[in-house]
Amino acid sequence: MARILITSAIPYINGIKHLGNLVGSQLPADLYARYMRGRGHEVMFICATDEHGTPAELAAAKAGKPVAEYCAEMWQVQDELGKGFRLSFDKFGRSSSPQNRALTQYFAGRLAENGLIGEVTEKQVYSHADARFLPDRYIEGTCPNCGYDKARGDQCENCTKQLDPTDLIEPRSAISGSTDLEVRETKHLYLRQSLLKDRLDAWISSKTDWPILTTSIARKWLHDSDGLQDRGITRDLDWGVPVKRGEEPWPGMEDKVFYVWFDAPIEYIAATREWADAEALGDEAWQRWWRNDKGAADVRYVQFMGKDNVPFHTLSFPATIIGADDNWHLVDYIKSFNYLNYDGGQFSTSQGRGVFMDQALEILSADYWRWWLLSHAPENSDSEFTWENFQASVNKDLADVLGNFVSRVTKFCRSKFGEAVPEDGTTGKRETVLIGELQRRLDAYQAHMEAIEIRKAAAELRAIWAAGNEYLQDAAPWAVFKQDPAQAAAIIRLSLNLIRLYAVLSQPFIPDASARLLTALGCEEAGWPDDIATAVAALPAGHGFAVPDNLFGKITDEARQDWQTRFSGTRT
Ligand code: B3M
Ligand code: ZN
Repeated sequence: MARILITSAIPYINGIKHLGNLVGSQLPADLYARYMRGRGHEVMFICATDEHGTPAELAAAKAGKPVAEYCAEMWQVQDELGKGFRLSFDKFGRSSSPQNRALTQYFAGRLAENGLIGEVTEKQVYSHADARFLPDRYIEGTCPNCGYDKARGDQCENCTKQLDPTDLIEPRSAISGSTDLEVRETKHLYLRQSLLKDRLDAWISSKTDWPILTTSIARKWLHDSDGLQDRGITRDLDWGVPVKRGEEPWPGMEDKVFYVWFDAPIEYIAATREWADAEALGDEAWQRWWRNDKGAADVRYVQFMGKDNVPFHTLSFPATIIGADDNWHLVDYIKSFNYLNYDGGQFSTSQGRGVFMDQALEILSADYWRWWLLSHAPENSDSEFTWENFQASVNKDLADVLGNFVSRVTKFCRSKFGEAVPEDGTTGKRETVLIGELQRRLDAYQAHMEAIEIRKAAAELRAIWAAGNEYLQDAAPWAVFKQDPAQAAAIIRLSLNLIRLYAVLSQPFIPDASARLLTALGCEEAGWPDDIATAVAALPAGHGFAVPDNLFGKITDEARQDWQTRFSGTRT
């Protein structure tokens, strides 16, 4: 039994995530966690909300709520939606937790002790009306290059020119509109990542089995133009982890907080600690997942994220971990994803374009979405959600192949032999061939799951379902029954066992359907098969079952068109 630590990138608190976000981190991480648990490994699966930063503050202001209250409410919403999609986190934490505050301050202190924090004085725009420093993108004004009057302090959207806030003509606060702005000096802490460049480079180079998407992004940031830049890790905001050096005050940093991207990955550790604290388990319980001197040396740590998050996880967070030089366990494997597009364009949170997690669950339950999203995961390139493709895949794979198999086998058995596994007859060559094929496919399925090749794993699972259907079609127990009921009984006995096998193997993808099948078959405790020959003899003659309700409904053209229209605009 291995120990596997799995983290999903932690979603920002402001707003409900769309299906593109879901398939880029939380959902594939859940697939892997479920599979590894299914194989009997010890798994710790962590996610959380990412609650700091200006977007959270502004979203709270827009909602007319204190930011802490807003975050608490939105955490609840995201937690519920995660449960709706059957995301099986061991802990869904919060980056605003006291545990994350303490750990973030601890890491900053360690980095400072190790000479990896620099102090830099910068000029920054202060807004009197808002009583705060403004991040670059919250300053608007007229572009000196093209005259566009809504250019942002970091870039002009119209002509794409990169800007400094001081370049803007008639600058104003994007928050209040006030022009009462002043350039002030302010001191910030920088993480001196450049000092760790060689170690990071050597570490990335040693990861020869990582997805190209992950290593190519890391390499680009390590080697492009000026190489690895030092990063500012503090901000002039109220909301965030207060800057401290361990437990000590940090002179000159009293009114500042850590930058959200500094504390967010530390929340992976902190959420594990939140879990241990909630269960009153003590420090060893979380440290054995994270500290090599406390038992984590044999943990395999796997991260899941969208490609835009890769630089932070291949460089900045490892710089924190390596720089702390205190036995923290570095990530062992990073699975990253391209983007899922929506119907000829992009999913967009800011524009409300696409299908969002709450809306998805209003129209169909989790398994439909899980199956489509995972079997079309944007692994090797961007992929696209279209309603036609969704309808076709769901109807074919889930309803025609898996659902139909279950329905035909259980109903036929009930009508001819009753609701128990029939006893008579023996199997022959056809069954031997089937078992051989299923064994090869099971081996391939497992190999793809181990390698986190999600589309390939889905294709293999689909083929495993289809093999049962083809077998049933060929063996035709309904015809055989007339001449040789014992032979038909043997076919059905095997087929009922296939349903049990399918329920077990499908659990990582479609956990609800899987649970319903196992309940119907009266075998909730079914474990992962050692081999197919044994697995298809697991349900003995006489074992009772119930015909399950229709497993998957088909998506009609009408419903599809209806949803297509409903989700064609933007969400307000
Ligand atoms: N919240 C960005 C995102 O949701 C960011 C990830 C943090 S992972 C530590 O895509
Ligand atoms: Zn411009």
